[in-house]
Amino acid sequence: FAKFNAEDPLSLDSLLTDEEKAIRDTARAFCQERLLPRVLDAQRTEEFNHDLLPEMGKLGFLGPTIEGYGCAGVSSVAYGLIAREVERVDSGYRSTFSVQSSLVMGAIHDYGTEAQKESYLPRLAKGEIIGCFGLTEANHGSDPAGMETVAEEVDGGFKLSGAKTWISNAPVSDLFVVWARCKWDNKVRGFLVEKGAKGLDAPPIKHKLALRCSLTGSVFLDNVHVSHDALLPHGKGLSAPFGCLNSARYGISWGSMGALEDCIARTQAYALERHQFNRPLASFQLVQKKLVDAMSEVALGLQACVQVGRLKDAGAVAPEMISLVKRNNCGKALEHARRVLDILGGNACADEYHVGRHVANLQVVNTYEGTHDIHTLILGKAMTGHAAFAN
Ligand code: TGC
Ligand code: FAD
Repeated sequence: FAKFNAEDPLSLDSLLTDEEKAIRDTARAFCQERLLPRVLDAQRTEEFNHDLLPEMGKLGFLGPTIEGYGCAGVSSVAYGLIAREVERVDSGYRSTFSVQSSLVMGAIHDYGTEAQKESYLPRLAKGEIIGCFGLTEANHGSDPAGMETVAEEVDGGFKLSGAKTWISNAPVSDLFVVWARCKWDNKVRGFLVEKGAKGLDAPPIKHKLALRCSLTGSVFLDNVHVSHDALLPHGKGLSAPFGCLNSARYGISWGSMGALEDCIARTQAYALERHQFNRPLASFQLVQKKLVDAMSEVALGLQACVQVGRLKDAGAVAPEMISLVKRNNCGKALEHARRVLDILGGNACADEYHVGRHVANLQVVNTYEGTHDIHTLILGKAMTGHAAFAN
């Protein structure tokens, strides 16, 4: 028999190429050496880390699956391994990374013109400029089809009017991917709006209970004029933003496992060290059950991530498969991070123990990019043929 390794219970390693393992090791070293030492301060102050994206850019982590335009062109599994390492430190850092890579670079790569790709992708890949993705509105979160932001054709281009909310990176963004319903044919399309455009404002949403290491803002568009070049011409209808969400949701399914792995490692170490009733906590059956349940979910969740990643690269993935891993991994990460938090007793309350921060973050991770329940309904429709969310 092989020797069992509780840190890699089902031998994820054996499914990775040498290049993927090297990328994972580089990402782990960067995240532990450069991000972990700064995370508590960022959590306490809500200050954005302006070095984050340029440092990731230097390592080739941004938009890593894109070929050309200064991007690394690696596999979807490698992208997931990066997301996992970043979120092992904090979901907010992973959010900044996901939005830049999947939602902004992905939108330009998939729906942009050659000129838009050449103009923006290399700078986004280096982290020289920061992007955000505005889909959600105050009255339309789970149902973006109802969006009220509109685009109309005017002399020399388009005029955008409306408001987005809960938009990651918005307050520090140089480039805004804004989704709007076009008045001329009632279809949703994406527009690239640059910081400084007249009528554009992106104030921060302060005092968040979670994702405090990532900046979130509103985006107000008060008759913002953009030129014809701002339109992403190759994406029409809601399938365009949902196409970007497929990649981001896939990355989150890896990232959430990284956050849970950190919770397990920290509470396992604590349980071995801390004694009550003259024995280590780790020797009590109830404590062992919490750790084993969490470890089992990580092992299964990561296997599913690899499978979906391989199918994605082979062009054989269905969006429902992504809903399945996003829903399951985020739900399990939240549930089991919450359970192992109990092992810390009163110290669960202290931010230096990190696990409480992960639990708060995972509540958001289970909500954005489609809530757990919305992914249930997507899968419910696939199983029954009935769309429970439709009128
Ligand atoms: P429905 O009629 O089902 O679909 C409309 C059109 O879209 C197509 N489609 C997809 N295409 C590609 N990939 C997918 N996953 C797709 N899902 C749907 C569909 O085929 C159709 O195409 P066509 O050509 O027939 O028009 O649309 P619906 O309005 O009934 O949608 C229902 C529902 C609930 C599934 C959908 O609205 C949904 O997914 N809601 C969740 C909203 C969401 O995920 N928002 C995320 C905002 S961005 C964000 O949270 C970023 S956080 C980032 C971070 O910080 O990490
Ligand atoms: P609602 O849609 O109002 O849902 C509320 C509750 O009702 C949920 O539990 C939901 O599951 C449930 N519900 C809704 N409809 C149904 C139904 N038909 N059947 C059963 N239950 C239902 N958005 C962006 O566009 N870009 C971003 O960068 C971004 N970043 C974010 C960062 C943070 C920190 C947060 C908190 C959110 C972010 N979002 C972003 C928004 C996020 O995608 C939305 O919050 C999410 O899609 C849910 O929408 P909502 O908040 O309007 O909730």
